Amino acid sequence: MQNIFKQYGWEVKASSQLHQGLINSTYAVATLNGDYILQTINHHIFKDPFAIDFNINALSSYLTNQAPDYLFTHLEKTLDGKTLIEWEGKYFRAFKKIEGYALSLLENENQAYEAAKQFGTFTHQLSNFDANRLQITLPDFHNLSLRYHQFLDSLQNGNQDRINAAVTAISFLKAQQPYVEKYEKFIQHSDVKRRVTHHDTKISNVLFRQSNGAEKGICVIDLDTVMPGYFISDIGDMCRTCLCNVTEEEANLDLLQVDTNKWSAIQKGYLFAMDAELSSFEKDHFFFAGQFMIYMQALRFLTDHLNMDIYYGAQKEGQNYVRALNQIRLLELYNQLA
Ligand code: GN1
Ligand code: MG
Repeated sequence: MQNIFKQYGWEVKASSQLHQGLINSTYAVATLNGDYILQTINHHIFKDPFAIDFNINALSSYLTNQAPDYLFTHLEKTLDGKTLIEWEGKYFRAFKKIEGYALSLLENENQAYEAAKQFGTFTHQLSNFDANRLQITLPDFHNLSLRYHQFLDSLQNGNQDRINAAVTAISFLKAQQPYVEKYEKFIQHSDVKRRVTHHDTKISNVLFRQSNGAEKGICVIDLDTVMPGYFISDIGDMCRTCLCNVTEEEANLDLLQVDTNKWSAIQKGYLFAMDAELSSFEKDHFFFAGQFMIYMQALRFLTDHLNMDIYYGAQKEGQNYVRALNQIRLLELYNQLA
């Protein structure tokens, strides 16, 4: 790491790894000239780290000109002006640390409102930025039809013992296949727009701060999957991660509960920024957004479990199966809100 610190010209006082996210590795670095967040990009998943670098810099220069007060994770430059370092087969990039905290679980509706307002504001700030300028960092990332096919594929080529043990979950997910058709109809509709979309709007990707006794969302982080996309991705992942009282890691399914007030708060917070931009057809798909994302995440976790955890990895045996069962239960509870 010393080599990386040197390229940024940092005199480092302390550094430590932060355990957040399933994909990249993240470090907090305290230097004599300030605190930074340093990350290695997982290039087994993000095959083209330069595409991420391009996108964040494109948004960064647009916002610097058009909305200089908007709080954004601008990339830090090395001494020779690079924002992505390739070293020993790894890819590093850094941001100035923004004072604030992230949540892994919500405690109240206000946090859901604030998070949704931040994600809505992000897309809104970029509504005049041509989303097609962005490079595709993960092709077909939220393509539900493809995720469904990958799931069917894992039933053919995955681990047979795991398939046998998961029959109930498999038939449940197969029975929900109409979501795939609904998704196809949605994206093909002429009143549906592709906008600059975050694609990873889980609650831990918003920073919060206390301000005059109130808790305020201040900015969004983790921009690796910002690509052209549909608003159901962003609303959906908020539903997936904001409504439930436990995380996707919870194995005791009896503990899961969902909160309808938080659902309304998400809708209200997002519309604060996006009301004028969404078509009425899009607005009619708020509830579907949650079904779409929770279903897709259940498919992705189960597919990975059947494929021996090649995508997400697993710290314990069966971890992705636990996550899949958790998301299936969440989908059932979510549908009771309707
Ligand atoms: C991954 O690494 P992280 O936590 O930012 C995944 C998301 C999933 C999430 C589930 C690139 O995000 O799509 O929703 O795990 N990101 C990628 O926790 O696959
Ligand atoms: Mg992410």
